[in-house]
Amino acid sequence: PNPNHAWLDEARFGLFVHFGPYSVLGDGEWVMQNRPIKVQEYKKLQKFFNPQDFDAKTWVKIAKDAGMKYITFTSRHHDGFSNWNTKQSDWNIMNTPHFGRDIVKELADECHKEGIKLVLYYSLIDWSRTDYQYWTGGTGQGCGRTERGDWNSYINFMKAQLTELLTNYGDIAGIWFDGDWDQHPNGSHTHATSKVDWHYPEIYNLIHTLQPNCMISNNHHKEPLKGEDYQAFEKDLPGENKTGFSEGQTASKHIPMETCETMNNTWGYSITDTNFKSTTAIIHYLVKAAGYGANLLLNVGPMPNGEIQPESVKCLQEVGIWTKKFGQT
Ligand code: FUL
Repeated sequence: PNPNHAWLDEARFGLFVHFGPYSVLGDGEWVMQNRPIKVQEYKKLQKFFNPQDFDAKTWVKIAKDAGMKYITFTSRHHDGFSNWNTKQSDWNIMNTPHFGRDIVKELADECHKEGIKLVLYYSLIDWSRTDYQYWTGGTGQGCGRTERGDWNSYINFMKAQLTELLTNYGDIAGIWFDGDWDQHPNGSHTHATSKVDWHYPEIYNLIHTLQPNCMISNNHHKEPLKGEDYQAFEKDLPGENKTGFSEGQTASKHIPMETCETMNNTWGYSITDTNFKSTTAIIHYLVKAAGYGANLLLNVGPMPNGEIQPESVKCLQEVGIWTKKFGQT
Protein backbone atom coordinates (compact mmCIF):
# COMPACT_ATOMS: atom_id res chain seq x y z
CA PRO A 1 0.00 0.00 0.00
CA ASN A 2 1.01 3.55 -0.65
CA PRO A 3 2.21 4.94 2.73
CA ASN A 4 0.76 8.29 1.82
CA HIS A 5 -2.84 7.21 1.93
CA ALA A 6 -3.62 8.69 5.35
CA TRP A 7 -5.45 11.68 3.87
CA LEU A 8 -7.65 9.38 1.83
CA ASP A 9 -8.38 7.16 4.83
CA GLU A 10 -9.69 10.19 6.63
CA ALA A 11 -11.26 12.06 3.73
CA ARG A 12 -14.72 10.40 3.80
CA PHE A 13 -16.21 12.71 1.20
CA GLY A 14 -15.13 14.02 -2.21
CA LEU A 15 -16.64 15.82 -5.18
CA PHE A 16 -16.68 14.04 -8.54
CA VAL A 17 -17.00 16.32 -11.56
CA HIS A 18 -17.89 15.15 -15.08
CA PHE A 19 -17.35 17.99 -17.50
CA GLY A 20 -16.40 18.26 -21.17
CA PRO A 21 -17.77 19.03 -24.65
CA TYR A 22 -20.54 16.45 -24.08
CA SER A 23 -21.95 18.84 -21.45
CA VAL A 24 -22.97 21.14 -24.30
CA LEU A 25 -25.43 18.57 -25.67
CA GLY A 26 -27.04 18.08 -22.26
CA ASP A 27 -27.53 14.35 -22.74
CA GLY A 28 -24.95 12.73 -20.50
CA GLU A 29 -21.26 11.96 -21.08
CA TRP A 30 -21.99 8.92 -23.29
CA VAL A 31 -23.94 10.96 -25.84
CA MET A 32 -21.40 10.35 -28.62
CA GLN A 33 -21.87 6.61 -28.32
CA ASN A 34 -25.55 6.59 -27.44
CA ARG A 35 -26.88 8.51 -30.42
CA PRO A 36 -24.31 7.70 -31.97
CA ILE A 37 -22.44 10.72 -33.36
CA LYS A 38 -19.59 10.28 -35.81
CA VAL A 39 -16.26 11.60 -34.63
CA GLN A 40 -15.98 14.33 -37.30
CA GLU A 41 -19.40 15.67 -36.31
CA TYR A 42 -18.76 15.35 -32.59
CA LYS A 43 -15.57 17.38 -32.96
CA LYS A 44 -17.65 20.41 -33.97
CA LEU A 45 -18.37 20.74 -30.25
CA GLN A 46 -14.88 22.12 -29.76
CA LYS A 47 -16.05 25.32 -31.43
CA PHE A 48 -19.15 25.66 -29.26
CA PHE A 49 -17.67 24.59 -25.95
CA ASN A 50 -17.44 27.83 -24.03
CA PRO A 51 -17.75 27.40 -20.27
CA GLN A 52 -17.39 31.12 -19.75
CA ASP A 53 -18.79 31.00 -16.22
CA PHE A 54 -16.38 28.31 -15.05
CA ASP A 55 -14.79 29.53 -11.85
CA ALA A 56 -12.43 27.19 -10.01
CA LYS A 57 -12.92 29.22 -6.83
CA THR A 58 -16.66 28.55 -6.86
CA TRP A 59 -16.29 24.82 -7.53
CA VAL A 60 -13.72 24.41 -4.76
CA LYS A 61 -15.79 26.45 -2.33
CA ILE A 62 -18.88 24.35 -3.03
CA ALA A 63 -16.88 21.19 -2.28
CA LYS A 64 -15.25 22.62 0.82
CA ASP A 65 -18.47 23.98 2.26
CA ALA A 66 -20.07 20.56 1.82
CA GLY A 67 -17.34 19.07 4.02
CA MET A 68 -15.49 17.45 1.12
CA LYS A 69 -11.73 16.96 1.22
CA TYR A 70 -10.99 16.27 -2.41
CA ILE A 71 -12.15 16.74 -5.97
CA THR A 72 -11.91 14.12 -8.71
CA PHE A 73 -12.13 15.83 -12.07
CA THR A 74 -12.49 14.36 -15.57
CA SER A 75 -9.25 15.48 -17.17
CA ARG A 76 -10.35 13.40 -20.16
CA HIS A 77 -13.43 11.23 -20.59
CA HIS A 78 -14.19 8.55 -23.20
CA ASP A 79 -14.68 11.12 -25.98
CA GLY A 80 -10.94 11.75 -25.65
CA PHE A 81 -11.20 15.52 -25.17
CA SER A 82 -8.45 16.87 -22.90
CA ASN A 83 -9.45 19.53 -20.39
CA TRP A 84 -5.89 20.80 -20.11
CA ASN A 85 -3.11 22.27 -22.21
CA THR A 86 -1.88 19.01 -23.70
CA LYS A 87 0.73 18.99 -26.42
CA GLN A 88 -0.24 15.45 -27.43
CA SER A 89 -3.46 16.30 -29.27
CA ASP A 90 -5.32 19.28 -30.71
CA TRP A 91 -8.60 17.95 -29.35
CA ASN A 92 -8.23 19.95 -26.16
CA ILE A 93 -9.57 22.88 -24.19
CA MET A 94 -6.94 25.38 -25.36
CA ASN A 95 -8.32 25.08 -28.88
CA THR A 96 -11.83 26.14 -27.95
CA PRO A 97 -11.93 29.46 -29.81
CA HIS A 98 -14.20 31.18 -27.29
CA PHE A 99 -12.66 29.86 -24.10
CA GLY A 100 -9.08 28.64 -24.42
CA ARG A 101 -8.32 28.30 -20.72
CA ASP A 102 -6.65 25.39 -18.96
CA ILE A 103 -9.31 24.04 -16.58
CA VAL A 104 -6.97 21.54 -14.91
CA LYS A 105 -4.49 24.33 -14.18
CA GLU A 106 -7.09 26.68 -12.71
CA LEU A 107 -8.56 23.90 -10.63
CA ALA A 108 -5.18 22.62 -9.44
CA ASP A 109 -4.05 26.09 -8.38
CA GLU A 110 -7.26 26.73 -6.45
CA CYS A 111 -7.23 23.29 -4.80
CA HIS A 112 -3.64 23.77 -3.69
CA LYS A 113 -4.50 27.18 -2.29
CA GLU A 114 -7.50 25.86 -0.39
CA GLY A 115 -5.98 22.62 0.89
CA ILE A 116 -8.27 20.42 -1.19
CA LYS A 117 -6.70 17.38 -2.87
CA LEU A 118 -7.06 17.05 -6.62
CA VAL A 119 -7.49 13.64 -8.22
CA LEU A 120 -7.64 13.36 -11.99
CA TYR A 121 -10.06 10.98 -13.67
CA TYR A 122 -8.36 9.67 -16.82
CA SER A 123 -10.22 7.57 -19.38
CA LEU A 124 -8.38 4.62 -20.86
CA ILE A 125 -10.94 4.59 -23.66
CA ASP A 126 -10.68 7.10 -26.47
CA TRP A 127 -13.47 7.36 -29.04
CA SER A 128 -11.71 10.07 -31.04
CA ARG A 129 -8.27 8.70 -31.93
CA THR A 130 -7.44 6.55 -34.90
CA ASP A 131 -4.69 4.71 -33.00
CA TYR A 132 -7.22 3.49 -30.41
CA GLN A 133 -8.31 0.09 -31.61
CA TYR A 134 -10.95 -0.98 -29.13
CA TRP A 135 -14.28 0.55 -28.56
CA THR A 136 -17.28 -0.06 -26.44
CA GLY A 137 -20.46 -1.35 -28.00
CA GLY A 138 -21.49 0.51 -31.12
CA THR A 139 -19.35 3.63 -30.89
CA GLY A 140 -16.74 2.42 -33.31
CA GLN A 141 -19.33 1.33 -35.81
CA GLY A 142 -21.25 4.53 -35.16
CA CYS A 143 -18.14 6.49 -36.01
CA GLY A 144 -17.73 4.42 -39.13
CA ARG A 145 -14.29 3.30 -38.10
CA THR A 146 -12.73 0.12 -39.33
CA GLU A 147 -9.02 0.68 -38.81
CA ARG A 148 -7.02 -1.60 -36.56
CA GLY A 149 -5.28 1.14 -34.64
CA ASP A 150 -1.71 1.33 -33.43
CA TRP A 151 -1.58 0.15 -29.85
CA ASN A 152 2.00 1.23 -29.14
CA SER A 153 1.26 4.68 -30.41
CA TYR A 154 -1.81 4.88 -28.16
CA ILE A 155 0.00 3.62 -25.06
CA ASN A 156 2.78 6.15 -25.69
CA PHE A 157 0.18 8.88 -26.09
CA MET A 158 -1.34 8.02 -22.71
CA LYS A 159 2.07 7.98 -21.07
CA ALA A 160 2.95 11.36 -22.54
CA GLN A 161 -0.36 12.82 -21.34
CA LEU A 162 0.02 11.40 -17.84
CA THR A 163 3.54 12.80 -17.75
CA GLU A 164 2.16 16.25 -18.54
CA LEU A 165 -0.51 15.98 -15.85
CA LEU A 166 2.02 14.85 -13.26
CA THR A 167 4.67 17.39 -14.21
CA ASN A 168 2.92 20.66 -14.96
CA TYR A 169 0.25 20.95 -12.27
CA GLY A 170 1.99 20.54 -8.91
CA ASP A 171 0.87 17.80 -6.54
CA ILE A 172 -1.75 15.52 -8.04
CA ALA A 173 -3.27 13.46 -5.24
CA GLY A 174 -4.47 10.65 -7.46
CA ILE A 175 -5.18 9.28 -10.91
CA TRP A 176 -8.54 7.53 -11.35
CA PHE A 177 -8.62 5.30 -14.42
CA ASP A 178 -11.80 4.26 -16.14
CA GLY A 179 -12.70 2.18 -19.17
CA ASP A 180 -10.66 -0.96 -18.52
CA TRP A 181 -13.68 -3.00 -19.53
CA ASP A 182 -13.57 -1.92 -23.15
CA GLN A 183 -13.58 -4.69 -25.71
CA HIS A 184 -12.47 -5.74 -29.11
CA PRO A 185 -14.87 -4.38 -31.74
CA ASN A 186 -16.87 -7.57 -31.88
CA GLY A 187 -16.64 -8.35 -28.19
CA SER A 188 -19.46 -7.97 -25.77
CA HIS A 189 -19.48 -5.45 -22.97
CA THR A 190 -18.62 -8.08 -20.39
CA HIS A 191 -16.16 -6.94 -17.81
CA ALA A 192 -14.67 -10.29 -16.95
CA THR A 193 -13.60 -11.17 -20.48
CA SER A 194 -11.76 -7.95 -21.27
CA LYS A 195 -8.58 -8.88 -23.07
CA VAL A 196 -7.15 -5.46 -23.71
CA ASP A 197 -3.57 -5.07 -22.50
CA TRP A 198 -3.42 -1.65 -20.91
CA HIS A 199 0.29 -1.90 -19.97
CA TYR A 200 -0.57 -1.19 -16.34
CA PRO A 201 2.82 -2.10 -14.81
CA GLU A 202 4.55 0.47 -17.03
CA ILE A 203 1.86 3.11 -16.57
CA TYR A 204 1.57 2.69 -12.80
CA ASN A 205 5.32 2.72 -12.46
CA LEU A 206 5.52 5.93 -14.46
CA ILE A 207 2.96 7.60 -12.19
CA HIS A 208 4.67 6.52 -8.99
CA THR A 209 8.06 7.58 -10.34
CA LEU A 210 6.83 11.04 -11.30
CA GLN A 211 4.86 11.55 -8.09
CA PRO A 212 5.39 8.89 -5.40
CA ASN A 213 2.49 10.27 -3.34
CA CYS A 214 0.02 10.02 -6.19
CA MET A 215 -2.67 7.44 -5.40
CA ILE A 216 -3.80 5.20 -8.23
CA SER A 217 -7.33 3.89 -8.53
CA ASN A 218 -8.98 2.06 -11.40
CA ASN A 219 -12.70 1.63 -11.96
CA HIS A 220 -12.17 -1.78 -13.56
CA HIS A 221 -14.70 -3.56 -11.32
CA LYS A 222 -12.16 -6.25 -10.43
CA GLU A 223 -10.03 -6.97 -7.38
CA PRO A 224 -7.24 -4.38 -6.98
CA LEU A 225 -4.23 -4.97 -9.19
CA LYS A 226 -0.60 -4.52 -8.25
CA GLY A 227 0.31 -0.85 -7.97
CA GLU A 228 -3.20 0.36 -7.20
CA ASP A 229 -3.49 2.40 -4.02
CA TYR A 230 -7.23 2.53 -3.48
CA GLN A 231 -10.25 0.60 -4.62
CA ALA A 232 -13.14 2.02 -6.63
CA PHE A 233 -16.74 0.85 -6.42
CA GLU A 234 -19.26 2.30 -8.84
CA LYS A 235 -22.74 2.94 -7.40
CA ASP A 236 -22.27 0.09 -4.93
CA LEU A 237 -21.06 -0.11 -1.37
CA PRO A 238 -18.14 -2.50 -0.81
CA GLY A 239 -19.45 -6.04 -0.96
CA GLU A 240 -22.72 -5.06 -2.64
CA ASN A 241 -23.59 -5.74 -6.25
CA LYS A 242 -26.79 -3.92 -7.04
CA THR A 243 -25.45 -2.57 -10.31
CA GLY A 244 -24.07 -5.74 -11.78
CA PHE A 245 -20.70 -3.95 -12.05
CA SER A 246 -19.30 -5.12 -8.73
CA GLU A 247 -19.54 -8.86 -9.14
CA GLY A 248 -15.79 -9.34 -9.35
CA GLN A 249 -14.80 -7.29 -6.31
CA THR A 250 -14.82 -7.76 -2.57
CA ALA A 251 -14.04 -5.13 0.06
CA SER A 252 -10.29 -4.67 0.35
CA LYS A 253 -8.78 -4.82 3.79
CA HIS A 254 -5.47 -3.37 2.72
CA ILE A 255 -6.15 -0.23 0.77
CA PRO A 256 -8.64 2.62 1.13
CA MET A 257 -11.99 2.22 -0.59
CA GLU A 258 -14.25 4.65 -2.35
CA THR A 259 -17.70 4.40 -3.83
CA CYS A 260 -18.94 6.86 -6.40
CA GLU A 261 -22.53 7.92 -6.90
CA THR A 262 -24.18 10.78 -8.73
CA MET A 263 -26.71 13.39 -7.61
CA ASN A 264 -29.28 12.39 -10.23
CA ASN A 265 -29.00 9.59 -12.81
CA THR A 266 -26.32 10.77 -15.20
CA TRP A 267 -22.69 11.75 -14.60
CA GLY A 268 -22.29 14.40 -17.29
CA TYR A 269 -24.89 17.17 -17.57
CA SER A 270 -28.31 16.05 -18.75
CA ILE A 271 -30.91 18.72 -19.29
CA THR A 272 -33.80 16.28 -18.83
CA ASP A 273 -32.46 14.40 -15.82
CA THR A 274 -34.18 16.03 -12.88
CA ASN A 275 -34.21 12.92 -10.75
CA PHE A 276 -32.11 14.44 -7.97
CA LYS A 277 -31.64 12.50 -4.76
CA SER A 278 -32.81 14.18 -1.61
CA THR A 279 -30.35 15.73 0.83
CA THR A 280 -31.38 13.13 3.39
CA ALA A 281 -30.68 10.30 0.94
CA ILE A 282 -27.22 11.71 0.25
CA ILE A 283 -26.41 12.05 3.95
CA HIS A 284 -27.59 8.50 4.60
CA TYR A 285 -25.41 7.20 1.79
CA LEU A 286 -22.40 9.12 3.10
CA VAL A 287 -22.88 7.65 6.58
CA LYS A 288 -23.46 4.19 5.17
CA ALA A 289 -20.31 4.35 3.05
CA ALA A 290 -18.33 5.48 6.11
CA GLY A 291 -19.76 2.52 8.00
CA TYR A 292 -18.24 0.27 5.36
CA GLY A 293 -14.94 2.14 5.68
CA ALA A 294 -15.35 3.73 2.27
CA ASN A 295 -15.26 7.31 1.09
CA LEU A 296 -18.13 8.70 -0.93
CA LEU A 297 -17.23 10.41 -4.19
CA LEU A 298 -20.37 12.34 -5.06
CA ASN A 299 -20.79 13.53 -8.62
CA VAL A 300 -22.02 16.72 -10.22
CA GLY A 301 -22.28 17.42 -13.95
CA PRO A 302 -21.78 21.14 -14.49
CA MET A 303 -23.83 22.91 -17.15
CA PRO A 304 -22.30 23.95 -20.51
CA ASN A 305 -21.48 27.39 -19.12
CA GLY A 306 -19.30 25.82 -16.40
CA GLU A 307 -21.61 26.35 -13.45
CA ILE A 308 -22.66 23.50 -11.20
CA GLN A 309 -26.43 22.94 -11.43
CA PRO A 310 -28.37 24.92 -8.81
CA GLU A 311 -30.15 21.74 -7.61
CA SER A 312 -26.77 20.17 -6.79
CA VAL A 313 -25.42 23.34 -5.20
CA LYS A 314 -28.45 23.58 -2.91
CA CYS A 315 -28.19 19.96 -1.85
CA LEU A 316 -24.45 20.25 -1.18
CA GLN A 317 -25.06 23.34 0.96
CA GLU A 318 -27.57 21.39 3.02
CA VAL A 319 -25.21 18.42 3.33
CA GLY A 320 -22.58 20.93 4.51
CA ILE A 321 -24.79 21.99 7.41
CA TRP A 322 -24.93 18.35 8.47
CA THR A 323 -21.20 17.67 8.05
CA LYS A 324 -20.36 20.78 10.07
CA LYS A 325 -22.50 19.54 12.91
CA PHE A 326 -21.81 15.83 12.85
CA GLY A 327 -18.82 15.27 10.60
CA GLN A 328 -15.17 15.41 11.39
CA THR A 329 -13.32 18.67 10.95
C1 FUL B 1 -18.17 4.72 -15.92
C2 FUL B 1 -18.12 5.61 -17.15
O1 FUL B 1 -18.35 4.92 -18.33
C3 FUL B 1 -19.15 6.68 -16.89
O2 FUL B 1 -19.29 7.52 -17.99
C4 FUL B 1 -18.76 7.43 -15.66
O3 FUL B 1 -17.55 8.12 -15.89
C5 FUL B 1 -18.61 6.49 -14.47
C6 FUL B 1 -18.09 7.14 -13.22
O4 FUL B 1 -17.74 5.45 -14.81
O5 FUL B 1 -17.47 3.59 -16.02
